[in-house]
Amino acid sequence: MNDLGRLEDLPVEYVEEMRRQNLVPLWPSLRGVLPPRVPTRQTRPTHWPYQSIRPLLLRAGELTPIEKAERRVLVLANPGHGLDKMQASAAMYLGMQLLLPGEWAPSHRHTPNAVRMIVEGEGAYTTVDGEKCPMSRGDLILTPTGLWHEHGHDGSDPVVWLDVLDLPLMFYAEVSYHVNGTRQDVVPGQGDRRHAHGGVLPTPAFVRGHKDYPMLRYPWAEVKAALLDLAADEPTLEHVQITYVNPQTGADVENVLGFYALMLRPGQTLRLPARSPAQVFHVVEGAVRVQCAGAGFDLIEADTSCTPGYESVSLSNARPDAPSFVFMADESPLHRKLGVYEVRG
Ligand code: 1HN
Repeated sequence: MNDLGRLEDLPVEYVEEMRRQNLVPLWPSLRGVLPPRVPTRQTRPTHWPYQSIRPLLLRAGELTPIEKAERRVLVLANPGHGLDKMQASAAMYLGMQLLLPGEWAPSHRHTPNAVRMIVEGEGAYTTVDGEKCPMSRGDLILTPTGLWHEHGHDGSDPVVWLDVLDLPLMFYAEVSYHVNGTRQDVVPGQGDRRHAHGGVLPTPAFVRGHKDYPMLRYPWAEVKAALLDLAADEPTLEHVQITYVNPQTGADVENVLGFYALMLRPGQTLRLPARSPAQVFHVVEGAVRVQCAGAGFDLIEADTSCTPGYESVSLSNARPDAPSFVFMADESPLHRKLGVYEVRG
């Protein structure tokens, strides 16, 4: 049933009188906000090749000193949302951030949750909630809502990382703001060391200073080893994937977005069923063809792409003789909390 009355069917003076009273009729807009079966999605399948971002990002390093930028980032904007909205999807923001040797991105905290996936370079670190987290290619570092964070760089080459935030959702909900701070004192201890051993956890009753986020850094070496071991242990397993979780609770690491790493076996094609969340794919090692809703992208190392929800996605390892590894982000935790998470097969 799509034949609801249109706005043009109403007398002009009637519509004007309503508008003067801050009133609008629902029925001309009802199908727009509540379409049949499938939501309206602005998110388009999009590919951001790293090799074409990189020169522009390095140029930003010459044009804009860190003091003038605070965070020197080129935003990966989905054209379906309009570039100025700085959205990859409804809830996800993506940006490539550059920190040059000796630079300092000062301490602040904010309501949006962030993670960083390190793309290039050695010697930089993020201090999160007093914990110094070294950055190496493929590492995932969390800066969950409300935690102080600042970035420094003691190395000799540019460092680049991919920021993933739930900023669009927080902004839409009118809860997005930041607070500036001062340089943090680094406290000893590393959550990733305390939680590095499978099957055993520090006994919660004896842990001093309970933390909602006990682990802030997920080293790539550990994640890759977990994927390779899983693949070797389950030779017929199609979906060789891990979820980044809070080791104390087993829940997703953050409240809104979910993070995963996937291994594609040599030559493998994996079909991901249509699910409600939009997804982001970032190739950590290898080469992967991403196909979704009639679009197809060939991703090489450090490339990023996103796909809308309610569409199936196929991922093909372009390497016939070696596995490829993909970091993924999606909106599953949000959809589950909203009660709208769906798998459609
Ligand atoms: C932010 O705080 C960082 O701390 C990076 O590195 C990107 C994008 C929007 C809002 C805050 C950072 C950000 C951001």
